[in-house]
Amino acid sequence: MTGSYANLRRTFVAVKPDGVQRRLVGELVGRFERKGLTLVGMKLASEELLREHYVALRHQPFYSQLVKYMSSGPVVAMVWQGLDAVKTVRAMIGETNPADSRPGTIRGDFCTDISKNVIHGSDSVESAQQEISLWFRPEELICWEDTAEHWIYG
Ligand code: IDP
Repeated sequence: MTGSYANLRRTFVAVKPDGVQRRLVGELVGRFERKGLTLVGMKLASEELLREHYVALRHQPFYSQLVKYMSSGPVVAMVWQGLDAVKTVRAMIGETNPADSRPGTIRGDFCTDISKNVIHGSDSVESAQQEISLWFRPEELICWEDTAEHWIYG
């Protein structure tokens, strides 16, 4: 059973407003599904949580630009579960700057500008836990029987 793995993790992912506007939600969800990760929460969300979400960056020169960008439309907030899901999703997303992101990664394939980089993924297990509890109430996260798990896990 997947639940017996010590490194079974949950991570927070958000498709940013540019990703939603550019109709990339299906493509991005599809990548995580095809990887074998399990979707345990998903919703369209608006701007209220964004300042808190990015509070650690509040002294950065780009902070107000970042909040304006993230508030410019809905985001699709998600929680994905899987083996080392935090690390796996970050590898699939690529680097913060799309120019440093290899083809095949999300930012390597779908964007060019650091200020419009399509997607967010938690950068550590600790920040994943904080971000999941910021964006989702416990009852919004669904544990369901994954009938494909025998084909995904050893
Ligand atoms: P991450 O999203 O790859 O974890 P962070 O350093 O946490 O990167 O930055 C959060 C977000 O802030 C980035 O995804 C990007 O949208 C924005 N950002 C980071 N650096 C810059 C910058 O130099 N100019 C404009 N926006 C930036």
